[in-house]
Amino acid sequence: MAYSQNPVTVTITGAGGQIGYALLFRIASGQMLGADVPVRLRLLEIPQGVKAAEGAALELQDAAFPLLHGVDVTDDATAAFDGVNIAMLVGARPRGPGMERADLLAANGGIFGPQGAAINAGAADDVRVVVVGNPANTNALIASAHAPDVPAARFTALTRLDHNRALGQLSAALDAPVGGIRNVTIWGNHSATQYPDVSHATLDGRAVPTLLAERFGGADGAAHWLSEQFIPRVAKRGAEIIEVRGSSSVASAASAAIDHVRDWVGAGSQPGDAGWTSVALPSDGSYGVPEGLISSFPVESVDGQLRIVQGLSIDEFSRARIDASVAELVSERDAVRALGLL
Ligand code: NAX
Repeated sequence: MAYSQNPVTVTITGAGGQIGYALLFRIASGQMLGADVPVRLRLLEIPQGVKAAEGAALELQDAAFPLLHGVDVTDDATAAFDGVNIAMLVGARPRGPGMERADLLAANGGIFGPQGAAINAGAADDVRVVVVGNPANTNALIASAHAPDVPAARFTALTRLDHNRALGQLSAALDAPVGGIRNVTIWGNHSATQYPDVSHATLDGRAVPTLLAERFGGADGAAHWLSEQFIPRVAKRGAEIIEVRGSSSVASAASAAIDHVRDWVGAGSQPGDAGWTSVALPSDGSYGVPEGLISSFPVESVDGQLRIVQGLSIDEFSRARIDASVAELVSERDAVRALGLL
């Protein structure tokens, strides 16, 4: 599936924020949808963020991207999502001091419910949605619930950053470039409970668990590294970045969002070349994840449609971790249901 020569409308919410700023120029340069696909950008902000988005729009003009066929800045969701092909929902309400989970979910329900409704009302038939703003999985669930006319499978949440972080850690541990690593999976929620799974991963065709055992002095050493180093480091990498950088992940998050959409629309390498990646999408019941929950899975894109990779063996270690993250998603879903947001 590839886009034709008509401009593709991409709406970015929170476009005046940090990730928005890192996203816009890469999209406009053709790195997300392809070097020959013209784009129209719609930047949605809240009134306080409109000036920052307008400033970014001025800079987009100054960058003179040949593929960029227009930029609109608005604080009106209906206008922002009218005719949208790709919706990247980045703006969200961060957790403030003393804010309980229910307050956070309710505040974000107030954003993602209306945005879902605006997508339902005006989006193009082929609309694809990726939610970046946290709590991303549950925000995607809320948006989808407010868009009954859009197939639920078009609503996804970003776990590609976690996936890419896992690739980066494996690459460092095995002293090998990222490009040879295939079939890592992030399961579950984009949160500290996520499970980065390397049990099916390969490096240049060799099983990663075998390579880790060689590197860490046997299977026990590899298991220790995975549970004490790799898994917590990937799952808590966002906090590590904040501690070291003094500010949250921005360029890497934008890069992952670009990867997510590029692979979904088939603007990157062909399926099969690169193995699978990780996407949070509505469960069809695969791997015991309750149907409808937006959970991260091993996913391939075939002809522009995301498919959960089937038939992978799940050992006891993996099962317990997948179940723990899925339990957190269930409790988030139940909480937003109790708040009347679904
Ligand atoms: P910023 O605070 O820099 O930007 C957010 C922007 O969203 C602000 O300009 C704000 O005015 C705008 N906004 C708020 N409510 C809005 C609404 N209702 N409509 C439109 N715009 C709205 O945050 P930034 O660093 O860009 O991060 C954005 C989101 O990404 C946060 O929720 C963050 O937690 C989340 N992240 C998600 C990641 C993932 O992998 N899924 C990783 C990176 C990041 O932490």
